[in-house]
Amino acid sequence: MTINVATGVARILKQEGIKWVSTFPVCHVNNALGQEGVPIVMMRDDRYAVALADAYSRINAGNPIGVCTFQGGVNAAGLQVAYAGMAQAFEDGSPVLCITDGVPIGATENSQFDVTSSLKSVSKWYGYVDKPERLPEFMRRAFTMLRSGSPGPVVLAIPDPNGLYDETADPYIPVKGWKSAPNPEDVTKAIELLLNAKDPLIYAGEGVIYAGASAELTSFAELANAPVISTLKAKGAFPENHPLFVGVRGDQVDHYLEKSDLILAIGSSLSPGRFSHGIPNAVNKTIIHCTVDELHVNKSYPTAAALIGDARFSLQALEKELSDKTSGNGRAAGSVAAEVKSARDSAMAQYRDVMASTDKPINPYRVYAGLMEVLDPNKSFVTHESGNTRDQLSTVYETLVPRGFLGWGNVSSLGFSLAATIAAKISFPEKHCVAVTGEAGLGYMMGNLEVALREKLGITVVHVSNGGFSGYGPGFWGDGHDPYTHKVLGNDEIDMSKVIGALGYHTERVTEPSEVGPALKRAMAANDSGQPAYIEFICSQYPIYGRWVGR
Ligand SMILES: Cc1ncc(C[n+]2csc(CCOP(=O)(O)OP(=O)(O)O)c2C)c(N)n1
Ligand SMILES: [Mg+2]
Repeated sequence: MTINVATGVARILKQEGIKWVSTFPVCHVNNALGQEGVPIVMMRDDRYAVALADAYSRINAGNPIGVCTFQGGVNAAGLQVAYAGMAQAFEDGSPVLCITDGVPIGATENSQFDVTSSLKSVSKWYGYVDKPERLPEFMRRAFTMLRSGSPGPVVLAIPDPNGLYDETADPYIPVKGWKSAPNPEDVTKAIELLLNAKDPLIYAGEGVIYAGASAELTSFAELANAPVISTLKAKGAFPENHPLFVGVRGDQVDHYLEKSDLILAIGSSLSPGRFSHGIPNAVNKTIIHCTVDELHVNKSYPTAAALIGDARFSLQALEKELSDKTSGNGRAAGSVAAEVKSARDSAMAQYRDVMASTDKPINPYRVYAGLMEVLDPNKSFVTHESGNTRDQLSTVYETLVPRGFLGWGNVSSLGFSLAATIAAKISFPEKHCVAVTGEAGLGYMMGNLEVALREKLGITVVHVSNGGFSGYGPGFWGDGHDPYTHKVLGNDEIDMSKVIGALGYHTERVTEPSEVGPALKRAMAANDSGQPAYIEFICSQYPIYGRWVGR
């Protein structure tokens, strides 16, 4: 049967299990999506159209894939704004499918902005559908890239949505995606090194979550009897109440990174200098790097052994080899767990104190303690913003299941948390989903707050309202810059709970520490009836949190 390209895109997306597409107007495939019964989630700007689909892919580890559309072609206004979202997805390795209008044949060179080179610079693969009948080929390749190898965004540019082709000539078959296991010789070598090490440390990255390998990570860590740290993006990959869990950041993490003589990294790119740890004294340590992407091996640090492959297959192979070499006993238990506990207890003491603080303005850690009290860690989703909320929550928020907390941002672009929380609520309607933000993140969110209201998504935005961009307060840049670098109208001048309340959110402004928990409970009750909530906690600026080592 002869159909047009836009209809073909919609039908193939349905075959690939795509249930909805996020958008900001207008991309020329959108009408066909409607006609073919693929619902659209309308965002309020193009960056958020990308961010929602990006977050959906992250939260579901690419199963299903998030898909978005935005305006492109010669009038690429949408694309120019969406670019920020794509750059973020590319930076963080998120397998999101972006569909945009391609520059039509005959119209190239009509714009200053170079659509092709811009899209290539922020994608794992860019496909330009230059002939209608090639659509199935391009869609097959797109889903192959999205479901295999190192995750990253894929873009399809459609220059001629009305072009016709015969749907039956090259019938579309959904793409499975392929994974590979590491070379057995490399596994043997890695276990040899591990058995010779005195103080090995497991460094878990987000690849563990994409591979669905949390159970394998736990059983391997137990057999290896090795402490585990998680990256920001992998927070929750390893259960944080486990006796071998050290942390994401904090003095105890510094201690283990310093002390270890062997680091076994799994599912991480090991790229220091962003929101991650470097490896101190790396030349004096043995580094085993298990990654799906050879691009990262021997990148920042000399790699003693590399396992190239899927994190789950790698962990299974490592566990089997370790078990074989130790007659099933693993590494001797010694006092590893007791040492982890004492390192954690002493590093966390200062935070446990402020989590119970009765100070006014409220200490932000009191708000995080309230979240941990009110939310069921198995039935909730929490994410941070750029700024103190990232640094503080990743230091103290206890996460028990993958994506019970979404850590994001190799570079963290403000405003992503609202998109992430909406994506989480769409993914898990039964969970309580919370974004924790400062005033900067909130500024980015404002237009998109309407989306949760319209879609009746009961999410909560928790605002740690501290009157400014506190990370950039006095002293950050040296003398002489205050107030110009960080002050905005404070909570004594604008009552955001009134502003957002007028939109239709359940809102509260909380000044009493004792009201933190009760206010959060009322927000969750509103969420349960489908009403989004915004709670403004009047907080102090308290820029204290675990550092990143060796940056
Ligand atoms: C898109 C973008 N631009 C700039 C930055 C740099 N940046 C990081 S945090 C921050 C301000 C955070 O202030 P606020 O939201 O009030 O949080 P606080 O640290 O006060 O809790 C800025 C400007 C960024 N992360 N993302
Ligand atoms: Mg602030």
